[in-house]
Amino acid sequence: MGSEKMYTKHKIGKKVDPSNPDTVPKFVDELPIPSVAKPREVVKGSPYYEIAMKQIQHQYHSFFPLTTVWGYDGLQPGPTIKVRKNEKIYVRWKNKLPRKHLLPIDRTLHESAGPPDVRTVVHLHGANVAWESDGHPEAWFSRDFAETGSTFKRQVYEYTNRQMGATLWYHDHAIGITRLNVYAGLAGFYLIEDPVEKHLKLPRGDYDIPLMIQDRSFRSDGSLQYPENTTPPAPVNPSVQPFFAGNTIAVNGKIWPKLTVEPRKYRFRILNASNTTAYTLRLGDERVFYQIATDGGLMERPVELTDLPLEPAERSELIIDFSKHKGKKMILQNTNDDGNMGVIMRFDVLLPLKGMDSSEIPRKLISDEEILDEKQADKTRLLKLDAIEDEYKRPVLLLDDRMWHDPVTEKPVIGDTEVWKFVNVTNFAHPMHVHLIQFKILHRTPFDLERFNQDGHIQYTGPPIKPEIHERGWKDTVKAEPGMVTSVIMKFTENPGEYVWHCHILEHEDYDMMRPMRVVEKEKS
Ligand SMILES: [Cu+2]
Repeated sequence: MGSEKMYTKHKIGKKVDPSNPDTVPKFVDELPIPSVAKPREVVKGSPYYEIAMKQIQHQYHSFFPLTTVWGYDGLQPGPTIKVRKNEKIYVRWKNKLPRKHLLPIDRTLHESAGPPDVRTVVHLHGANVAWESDGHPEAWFSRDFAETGSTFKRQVYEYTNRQMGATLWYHDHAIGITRLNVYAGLAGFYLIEDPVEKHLKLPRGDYDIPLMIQDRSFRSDGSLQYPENTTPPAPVNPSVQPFFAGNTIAVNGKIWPKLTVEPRKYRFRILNASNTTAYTLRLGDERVFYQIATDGGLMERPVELTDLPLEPAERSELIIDFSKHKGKKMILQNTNDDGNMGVIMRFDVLLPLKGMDSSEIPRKLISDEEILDEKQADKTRLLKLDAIEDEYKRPVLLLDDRMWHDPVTEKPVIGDTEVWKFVNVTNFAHPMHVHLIQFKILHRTPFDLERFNQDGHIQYTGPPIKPEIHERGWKDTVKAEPGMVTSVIMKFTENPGEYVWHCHILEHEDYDMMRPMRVVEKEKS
């Protein structure tokens, strides 16, 4: 009874209603740092982890009642997996979730009527990985592997980590319900450390902090709120949404937290793990920060920024130097919104300096690398981002006019360099993600959308525009702008098998903006 009062009233006596963000005080909770997963044993010379998905009670805010969520190892976010480049690990992902789903399931979506409601599969986003360990959407498994999907191959996943050091993340990818499983809480960080980073003197240890940003909505009782139907309501209930917009922001599982920092440099690994919402990050008073990495790892050199857009699934690593801001409180803002959603968290520069800050913002991060040249591409694919209406007049988002279950059309050959051109004929941006691979953005070129809708001809209306300065590194997710042809280039080097490419707006991915991709060996002549 006493404790109930504690969370429903905060110190200025205003009643806190989790369903009304105006009543929720900001910067109450200290930012949690996700714990680091520990291997259970060594198997065949490599660390072996077991991580179980569980339903747990989570405290999103000190003044909220507890919220029922799903978490890897029962944590929100899941435990951070830390590995070294080229060092293999094994993970047995276990489903220990209850039989009943936390959130409303639309049974009209593909595969949502037959298999168990609670099915999971873990995708390591950004990883170069054999397909059997990639977390294919139909490789799902129910509790204790009692039932499994059509492409399920193994219980223990193998990650070789043959790629650059990078901030990756793992999350659920089960067919038809990815949006619900991720919103329920199934997401965590996976950090690949590259030994060459040691020479760079980047902020390390306690000064290297991952930030997972997610929008969330709650009911008054503190339970997670996810819409059951569209507005206006579709004739089927529950119904998939064309998008989801939460009304609060969680960072590492706390709503509008604060982080008390020392007056020195910090490295932040920032991930937008929201279903639909994109953010543009800015520090109070437009203070500058330095971006050092994109999705796939370090950039050639740091980029000085005041604003950083982040689409769903994109990662960006920043160095923020608090040394000149001793005693200040700096809000990390989202300039895409001017209300509650315009605030992400706060940095309070109130801790004394523990020791001299010997970290640096290096002038150069990685040496010049192989340049992927558009003229040398073995194959160029023109891929349309489009929408139709279903029998209930709901939008169905499509890739190249095909549904998920249509036969595979993208079959890259190992050894080939491919250019993919995303032709966005819808009126909003889609963050396009290709599994298995890191690519470079070539350019975005505006085209005449009206003409295209008449005769299907792409008439460019301007010159190609170079990627933004914060996008000029290795990427696995790219913002495909409306009315633009967004071109990316990538080289397929290993791992033949069954992968997918899709929009990372999870409401789109589930219906039906996801397609299979089959990577094939070169035919021997
Ligand atoms: Cu989309």
